[in-house]
Amino acid sequence: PQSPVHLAVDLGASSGRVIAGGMADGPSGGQKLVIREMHRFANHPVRVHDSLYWNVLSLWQNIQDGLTGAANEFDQVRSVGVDTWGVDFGLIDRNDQMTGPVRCYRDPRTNGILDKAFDRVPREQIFQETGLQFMQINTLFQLFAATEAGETSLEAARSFLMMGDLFHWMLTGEKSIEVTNASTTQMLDPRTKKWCVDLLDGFGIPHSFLCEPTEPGTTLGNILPSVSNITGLVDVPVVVPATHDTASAVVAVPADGFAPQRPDWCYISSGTWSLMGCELPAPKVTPLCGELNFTNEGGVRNSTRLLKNIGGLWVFQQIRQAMARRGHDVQWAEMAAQAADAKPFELLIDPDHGDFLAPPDMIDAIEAFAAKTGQKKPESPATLYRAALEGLALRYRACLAMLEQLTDSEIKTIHIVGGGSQNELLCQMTADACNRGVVAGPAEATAIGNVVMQMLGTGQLNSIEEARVLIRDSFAAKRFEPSDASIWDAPAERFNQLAAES
Ligand code: ADP
Ligand code: LRH
Repeated sequence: PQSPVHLAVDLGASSGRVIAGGMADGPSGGQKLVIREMHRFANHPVRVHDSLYWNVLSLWQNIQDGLTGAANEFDQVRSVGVDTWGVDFGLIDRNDQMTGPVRCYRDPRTNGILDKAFDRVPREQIFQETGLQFMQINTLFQLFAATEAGETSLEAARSFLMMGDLFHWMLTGEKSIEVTNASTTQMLDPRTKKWCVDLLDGFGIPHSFLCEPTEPGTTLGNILPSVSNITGLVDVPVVVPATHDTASAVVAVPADGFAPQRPDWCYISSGTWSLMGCELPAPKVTPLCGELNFTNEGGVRNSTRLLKNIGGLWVFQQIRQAMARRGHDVQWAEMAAQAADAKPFELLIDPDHGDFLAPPDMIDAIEAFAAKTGQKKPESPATLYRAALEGLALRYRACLAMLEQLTDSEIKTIHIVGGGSQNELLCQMTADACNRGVVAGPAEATAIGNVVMQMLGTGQLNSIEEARVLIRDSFAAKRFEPSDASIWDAPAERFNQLAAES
């Protein structure tokens, strides 16, 4: 890109990156949006005894390294913004210090918490107030567990910040809570965007440390002199993007229009998690939505992301790690190639099964699952790779039917964005299993969505529709047409039964 650029810090649950985005002359005239990766780094939870934490200081170090690289490269940086995964948070005490390390949402302290929570406040009431899919990882349940355990960090807390807000605070000294990530907490009313304080009282969770949510596009303040000294970036404002990575990714879906009443497309934001859903003008907090366990997360410009959290490529990632532990270093492309050659439907696994949330070893967990569900022990790594991908495609198929029912619409196109859009086998499986056309890309949708929200905030762009036209013109997408859809029918039936039983 040509200066001035916007810097998107995009932190996913498997990796983080600092990306510079801005305009450049296209090859055949006209201006395009161009991104350039300044820094990429791994991100993994760190175990201490039984607990799981994020390495926040390492992330902060890497963010600063990325910003330093950008300061060296570009004459002018117009703004910076951070997006991250949802539900996790940091706490700040009365002396403006972090109260301790940040827990990872896979930390086991929330195991079994949902039943305990429903004894306190009925499930229906929680759904009615928050409109969110029930998952033990949600902030509400993390805070409930912390309250019940008498965690001292909670007692010392004066400010609560979601992950993006935490890094914005490190950058500027300003404390804020951005609304799209706040919407993942299960503590916010999706209609009014107000905190559900009565609900929090019901759980005995403190709430004086919550501030009013901020809209994406807001200018928070300039980066602090201490950060300028390290990075070389001077007088650069933080312009808050949609700090929830999924919300940023949805902004960058190269579709037509914005938040239609009756959508004919849906998205899958494909990374560690798969977030599959529609962008709608308003929340749907209906009994059917509760029954199907969908979520009404907040999108930009007051839109709603009606979606389902699906266990995503986490299983695939963790199989890779388990292979490495066994002395085999396999790359994504190799795993996909072996999966393509493996026999279809040898093993069915449900990516959302609790056994796969945080097992010490994913291959052991899958073998145990196969035994438990009366399936054959997987004979080769290729069977494992294929099962992880087929399990996702089968979940997408079920989810698509639910989405059409919920939105009373016919979905013609599935947009897959995020790192997983580079897995062509998974894209083709999705097209086949769902019997719909798939448009794959951009792979860096989250960072691109982060950049365009900063461009909207600083007046370089005027609307989401305009941003999407620009994105479509600037980044190539790949189409996958369905073929052999019917071979998925019988496995889908077996899969749905297995998911219901386990
Ligand atoms: P997150 O933001 O959750 O960390 P990403 O959007 O970065 O996730 O996606 C990471 C996933 O994308 C990886 O787990 C991997 O399965 C997939 N992926 C990344 N690069 C490739 C590639 N070159 N080919 C196929 N799959 C890839
Ligand atoms: C995806 C994501 C998802 C959350 C999960 C914790 O990265 O933000 O939307 O539910 O992480």
